[in-house]
Amino acid sequence: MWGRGSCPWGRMRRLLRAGCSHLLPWAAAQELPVTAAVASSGSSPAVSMGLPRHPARWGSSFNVPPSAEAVARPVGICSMMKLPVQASAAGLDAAFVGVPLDTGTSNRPGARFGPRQIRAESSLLRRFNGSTGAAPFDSLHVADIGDVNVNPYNLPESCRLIRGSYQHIVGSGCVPLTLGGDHTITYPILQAMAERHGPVGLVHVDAHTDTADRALGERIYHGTPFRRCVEEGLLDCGRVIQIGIRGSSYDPDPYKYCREQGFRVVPAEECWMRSLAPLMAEVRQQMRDRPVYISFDIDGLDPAYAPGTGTPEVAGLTPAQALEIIRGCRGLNIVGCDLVEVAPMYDVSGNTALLGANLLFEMLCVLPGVKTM
Ligand SMILES: [Mn+2]
Repeated sequence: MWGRGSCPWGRMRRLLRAGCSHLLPWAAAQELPVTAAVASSGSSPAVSMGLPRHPARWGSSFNVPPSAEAVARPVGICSMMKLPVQASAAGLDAAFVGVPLDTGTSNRPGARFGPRQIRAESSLLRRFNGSTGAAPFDSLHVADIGDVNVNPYNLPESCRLIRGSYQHIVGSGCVPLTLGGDHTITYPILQAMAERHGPVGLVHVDAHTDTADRALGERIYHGTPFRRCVEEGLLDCGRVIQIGIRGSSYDPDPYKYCREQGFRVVPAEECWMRSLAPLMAEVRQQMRDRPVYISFDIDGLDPAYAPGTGTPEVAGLTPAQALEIIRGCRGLNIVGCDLVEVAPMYDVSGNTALLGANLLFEMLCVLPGVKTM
């Protein structure tokens, strides 16, 4: 550690340029080494000594993920992008929220651990999107508002709990970015969305249409959310697109139901070895300026890239195509997003959750009101 008189001013100047100016006078006043000051007064979930002493603003009037130049990546409580954790969505423009539920899965369980692993991998994410120029943390008030306290022993009750939580979130004018959880959760989320916005358009990336009617007599599981949404009038069916659909089927005409509702189904075969930018230009026309929800099932991606999921199907989308889809949603009236079905234990590399974290960041970057540099 540094004694007085050997304080590393070059590093302090770098911190100043990194937007940490409010920390340094405090550090000087406390006669503490910069490292200790940062560790004990930085971004609230990044503190190592308990309660935050300063808001996580880093020279901004917004919440900002701490720079790894100032706070080591493994330091801090594990929130999404190490953002501050808030108890509610009050005052936020957008919020990350976890829904750790997987009792709706039909094959491999484990998506209940998705939110935690996505948060863990998200510590690598940084403040700006250098590819698109998006500066979400200079545009919106964002925080992590924790998880919905779901009941894994009771799926219908969990849906009621999720709906209630999202009624509060959207009721405060906040756009939720959800860390799933299996795809069942999108059904109660869309109930809350439609209460606020009316029937919404849907950009749905998935290997499966998730429009089954029932299994073993049950109407609620991760294969049925969008049929339930249609039945309840939650979707503006002429503005629904499903991308990446594939896999074997029990039905010789597996997309019949979707087509009958007016959905546009884009099978994975139509995406292979192509840019999806032209498709997204059509999607922007289709969605117009009306409310749109993005529901991204990680199994839309090829299991070579995202093996950590419960119902993998071969020959799926690439990560670059996933970015084209999400970046192609820029300009739409996006009212909410989710990233579901990350089941981390089937991927020892962590890549599936890392992809999930990046896709959620990309979704944040295309929300209405996000400025570009
Ligand atoms: Mn799905």
